[in-house]
Amino acid sequence: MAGSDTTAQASADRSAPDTVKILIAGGFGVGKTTMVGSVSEIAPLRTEEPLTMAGLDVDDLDGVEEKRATTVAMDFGRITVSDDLVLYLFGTPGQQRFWFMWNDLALGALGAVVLVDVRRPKSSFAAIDFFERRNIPFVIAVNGFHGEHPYPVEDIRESLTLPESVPVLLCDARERESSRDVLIALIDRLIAQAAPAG
Ligand SMILES: Nc1nc2c(ncn2[C@@H]2O[C@H](COP(=O)(O)OP(=O)(O)OP(=O)(O)O)[C@@H](O)[C@H]2O)c(=O)[nH]1
Ligand SMILES: [Mg+2]
Repeated sequence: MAGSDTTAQASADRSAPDTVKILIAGGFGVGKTTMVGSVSEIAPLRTEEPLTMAGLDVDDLDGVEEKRATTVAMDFGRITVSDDLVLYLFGTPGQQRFWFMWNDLALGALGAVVLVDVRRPKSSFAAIDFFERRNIPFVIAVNGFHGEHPYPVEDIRESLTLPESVPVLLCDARERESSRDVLIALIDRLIAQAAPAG
């Protein structure tokens, strides 16, 4: 019957959106939990524990002296980008002693945001290396603490020895729109890489 064919076609068109796993990574205290929290449309899952005196020798708190807690497993959030695309966001732990979890968190991830604290770019070197080695596409999001961006993008690209192919964006991880723009840039990169050359 023609009517039911049309109905079947309509429900096929209304198929479930694609879901994509994205990592929000970077060094200790660069703003990963903040970014997942600012952009997520659901109350984010957090696994934070208080920083204690025991970590004073190993955790570099320069620039984040106010920091009181650290992620010990992961952050989780979700954002609907369009009718047919939903991103699942996984924030990684930043302390070096929890990096063994990054391999598990990276399973099935299509791409990553590497957050960089504009005052301590080197703290995100290891994260850049992690994704380069695994051929997981990423964008760099430079989090301007206190909303300031004293260095042009090209200087940051140079100091992190990044090729032109890696997008470098300035952001404020506390702002939903800014964090969303970073994710859109990552999606654009993923689509560009998936498109056939030529
Ligand atoms: N002023 C300012 N503070 C920020 C910004 N982003 C994050 N913070 C603060 O910096 C501290 C660290 O942010 P987090 O989001 O916990 O950083 P993280 O990368 O998840 O930290 P770890 O999980 O410990 O690696 C928190 O106290 C945040 O409130 C920012 O853009 N500006
Ligand atoms: Mg965190």
